[in-house]
Amino acid sequence: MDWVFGHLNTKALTHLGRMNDNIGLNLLPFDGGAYYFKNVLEKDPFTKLEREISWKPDIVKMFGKTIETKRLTAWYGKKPFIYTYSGMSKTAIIFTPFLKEIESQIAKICGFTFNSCLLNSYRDGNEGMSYHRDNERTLVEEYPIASLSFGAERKFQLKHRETGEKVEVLLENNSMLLMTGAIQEQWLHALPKSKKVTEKRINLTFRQYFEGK
Ligand SMILES: O=C(O)CCC(=O)C(=O)O
Repeated sequence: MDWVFGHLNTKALTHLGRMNDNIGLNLLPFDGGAYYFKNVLEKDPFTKLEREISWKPDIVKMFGKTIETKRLTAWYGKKPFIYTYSGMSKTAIIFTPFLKEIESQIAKICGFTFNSCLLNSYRDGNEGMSYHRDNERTLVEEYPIASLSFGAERKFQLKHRETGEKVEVLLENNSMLLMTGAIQEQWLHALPKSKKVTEKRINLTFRQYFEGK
C-alpha cells in the first residue's frame, strides 16, 4: 500500500511544487515509496536540537557482545513508549514543545501526524549506520516514517532485499525523506561512513508507534 498520494493536501502540494523540481517523484522503482523534500523547516533547528535533546550513546547487542555506539541517540514520544531494538529497550522521553512544533510543521507538509521520534547525532563521517530496516513490531505497519536531516550532507543507501537493487540519495541540510508503504518490508537502508564528511549531522526519524485500537 502506498499511503502518500491520497493524503497529500493542497498545502503539501504547493510546498512540493515550490521546493522541488521532481514533484511527487518516488525514488524507489517498486515495493514502497521514498519521497524527498527540500527546505522543510523555516528556521534552522540544529543548535537548539544539539542543546535540548538528551543525547546518549546507543547500546546495541552485536555477536553476543554489548557495544556502546559512537553515534548519539535519543528516543522521544507523545507517551512513554517502549522501544526495543537490537535486544535493548528504552522508554520515550515526552516530546518537548520544540519537537512537537517540528512534528506539526512536517505533518502540514506530508499530511501525516507522528507520535514518536528516534533521533541520531553523528559527529562526522566516521559514524554511520549499516543496512537495517525500521520494521519493529511496535510501529504501525506500513505507516510512513519521516526522516529529517540537519547539518552535514550524507549519502543514504537503499537496497532491495530480494533483487539487491540499490538506490542512493544525498540527504541535504533541512531535507525530509518520507518512507512509505512496503519500504520497510522490502528495502534495507544504511547511512554509509565517509572520510570526506567532517561536519556534524542530526537526524530525526518521526514514526507512528502502535497504541492499540
Ligand atoms: O541518519 C539517518 O539518516 C539514518 C537513520 C536510520 O536509519 C534510522 O534511524 O533507522
